[in-house]
Amino acid sequence: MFRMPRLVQHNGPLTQQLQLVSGQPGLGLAPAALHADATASSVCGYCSTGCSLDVRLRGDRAVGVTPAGDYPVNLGMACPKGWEALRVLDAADRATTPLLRDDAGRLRPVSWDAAMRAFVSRMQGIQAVHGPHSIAFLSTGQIVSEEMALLGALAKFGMGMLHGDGNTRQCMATAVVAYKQAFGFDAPPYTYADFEESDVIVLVGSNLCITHPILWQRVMRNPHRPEIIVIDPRLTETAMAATQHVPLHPKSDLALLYGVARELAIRGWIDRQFLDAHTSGFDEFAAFVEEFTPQRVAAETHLPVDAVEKLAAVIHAGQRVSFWWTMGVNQSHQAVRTAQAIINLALMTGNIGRPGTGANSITGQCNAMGSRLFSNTTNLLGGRDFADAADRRRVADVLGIDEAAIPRQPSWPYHRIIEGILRREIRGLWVIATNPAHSWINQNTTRDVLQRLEFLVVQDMYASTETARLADLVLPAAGWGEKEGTFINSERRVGFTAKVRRPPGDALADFDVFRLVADYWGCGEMFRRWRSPAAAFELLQRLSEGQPCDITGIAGYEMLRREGGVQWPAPADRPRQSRERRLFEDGRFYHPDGRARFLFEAPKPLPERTTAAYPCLLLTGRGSVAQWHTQTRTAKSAVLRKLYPAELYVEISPHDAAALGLRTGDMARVVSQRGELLARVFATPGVQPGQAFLPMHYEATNRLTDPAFDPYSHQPAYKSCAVRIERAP
Ligand SMILES: Nc1nc2c(c(=O)[nH]1)N[C@H]1C(S)=C(S)[C@@H](COP(=O)(O)OP(=O)(O)OC[C@H]3O[C@@H](n4cnc5c(=O)[nH]c(N)nc54)[C@H](O)[C@@H]3O)O[C@H]1N2
Ligand SMILES: Nc1nc2c(c(=O)[nH]1)N[C@H]1C(S)=C(S)[C@@H](COP(=O)(O)OP(=O)(O)OC[C@H]3O[C@@H](n4cnc5c(=O)[nH]c(N)nc54)[C@H](O)[C@@H]3O)O[C@H]1N2
Ligand code: SF4
Ligand SMILES: [Mo]
Repeated sequence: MFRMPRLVQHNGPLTQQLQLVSGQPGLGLAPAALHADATASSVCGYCSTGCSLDVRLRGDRAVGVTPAGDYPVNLGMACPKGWEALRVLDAADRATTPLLRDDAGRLRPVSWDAAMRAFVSRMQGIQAVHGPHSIAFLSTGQIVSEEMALLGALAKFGMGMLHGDGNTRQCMATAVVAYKQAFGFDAPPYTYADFEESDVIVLVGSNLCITHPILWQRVMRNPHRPEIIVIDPRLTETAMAATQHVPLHPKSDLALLYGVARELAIRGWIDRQFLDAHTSGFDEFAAFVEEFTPQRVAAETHLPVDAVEKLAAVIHAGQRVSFWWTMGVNQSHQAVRTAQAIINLALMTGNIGRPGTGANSITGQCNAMGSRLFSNTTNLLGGRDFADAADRRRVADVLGIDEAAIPRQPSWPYHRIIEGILRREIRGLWVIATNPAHSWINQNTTRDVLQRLEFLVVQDMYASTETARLADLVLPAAGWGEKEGTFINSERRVGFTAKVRRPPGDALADFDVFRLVADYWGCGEMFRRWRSPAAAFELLQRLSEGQPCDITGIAGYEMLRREGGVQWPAPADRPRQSRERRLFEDGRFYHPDGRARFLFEAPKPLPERTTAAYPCLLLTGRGSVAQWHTQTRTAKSAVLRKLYPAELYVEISPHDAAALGLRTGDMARVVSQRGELLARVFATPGVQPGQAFLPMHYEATNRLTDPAFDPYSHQPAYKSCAVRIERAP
């Protein structure tokens, strides 16, 4: 199967050959950089808000960052991570050359040629013995859409893989399934202006102030003195800033939301006209929620009996009510139905398709939305369906490939891939821009599982990540600012991210790594249309044609730069009316009958309940505005490091602290059935008695978490497990 790749037949150093791959002259900087003291606008590479940053260039050096003043998303603002975006790129642990594990078990620098030969011979060797599906990939919501799509196409159409999933499974899978089932397509309906236009804003399981601080700034610009309701077991930064905090018992959201629906239905606080014209299943839903009396809801949520009535009254009083949710919903054992319980409230009150309304999932990573449409994992490229012959034909046609190369089924989800490694069904794994040895649920088995692989390839900016340290081969990747392409933000805005500096050493843009792999694999010809990120963007546009996410109307990167990004849908045949757009203004949803569906199910008990031995419910999540996930990037900024505690800390209530004889600053042992860790105690009334909170940014946190999953989205339920806390010896 292996044949001599086209590239290495060229003369001259590899970097010169790679210019041919990327199609960019001289692997150089954007044209703007050629002029002294120019500025390049670039969408930030951390969160899904999608702020645009102006990068100041002196000669060919990027010297500073300021938030773009005229970009419709951030309006001149950025959070500390954005301000420090350049500073993390020069860290000493950047991967600057491929590293291959030698016979003595040490990672040694090798050339790209040696790295690619090892990659191909090991992966093809595994496939030759165990079949094409014995290798898989895990990718990310943090590379540009052009790269995601090339990876997905290469792995599945070129390399014969069937299984490949992304860290978006940990993050957005729930919203994807909830929307698809309810609306007929994965379509968050809002535009950020809705934050400013609502008179009631309901945030469920979202700590917007630290996780999407610029979106919180949009809330602060709202001139309607909005009622801001935060539904979260913890008194978070966001809950403190809200007008009402609803501190429900963890994972009792479903009962609460059904109780509110019942109250609205009983009082007739519904939009009958909208329900009749645009939805189906409301009457069944109304009958189903009848049993969620205020008494039952109070028992399950540990809230006062009048909580339901108060919430319903505020929602009814609002003219423009928007509902927003994030990981407090998506990461639970009944996540999809909880998200749909939120969607149901918006539908029954007619709060959708108008300014300031919506059932709005806020995304996490800078390009989680891109991965939902273009990663070729759960969906076929362009939000299409692997099982649909017409979709397969369309994709084959756009890419100029044989339709038979396209699998007819989607990938296994992430946890099934991990299980597949354990069962020896998967023996080779390619990990791109994610750090599962820190972020995946239940680390004790995860690391063990990763070590069982015959060949683990990690493609990352840093050679020091927990996962890279386990790798057999590390491929050094360029990061944000070192390559170009597009991200899609939370409000469906396609934005451009620019190349403003050279990657260090021999690190390459993921796009170029994928092209190189294709050539060495022997399938380079199949990807001839993917000449450059810009050419790939044109393919993505054609793949989106006729889909709800149609972006054929975008006139290239230049238009994205000029217009401050463009939200989908942006079809070529319909001229754009305005800079902001929301979905469902005509009340038509994407199901064939045009109607949105009510979906519901009885609440189930927690997968892991507290016991006498493990009496405390552990929640996990984001700890501060300055920390990003597994900290590979943000820990490299001296400024950001000043903004959060260096050591892992556990938040518990002052009541529990006193009962355990612990004070803030003491060392505690936190133990679950799966593992234990040491953490500094932080006693805070923000956490309820019987509960604890650990930030996810420290390596140890996921030693404790319980591998339970939503049955429809297969998203991990990171936000509850039973633990015991005790004084550390
Ligand atoms: N600074 C910073 N910002 C980030 C990130 C980061 O790492 N750092 N990551 C980005 C990404 S990828 C994501 S996905 C988002 C996540 O953004 P968020 O979802 O806002 O962040 P989390 O802290 O994970 O979870 C939100 C809240 O859910 C609450 N919660 C836990 N259990 C329940 C429950 O049963 N019911 C309810 N109603 N709430 C519950 C937690 O107490 C927590 O306050 O943030 C993005 N932004
Ligand atoms: N306990 C607990 N665990 C959680 C969560 C939780 O709330 N609680 N949240 C979950 C959620 S929502 C998420 S999104 C995940 C995030 O989990 P991960 O994806 O594992 O976390 P990151 O640290 O963002 O990892 C991204 C990796 O990509 C690398 N990288 C960045 N840019 C590039 C690039 O351009 N190219 C390449 N090749 N590499 C790049 C970074 O150096 C880093 O190693 O964590 C999940 N884990
Ligand atoms: S809010 Fe998000 S997109 Fe904006 S600067 Fe901060 S991390 Fe970047
Ligand atoms: Mo996420």
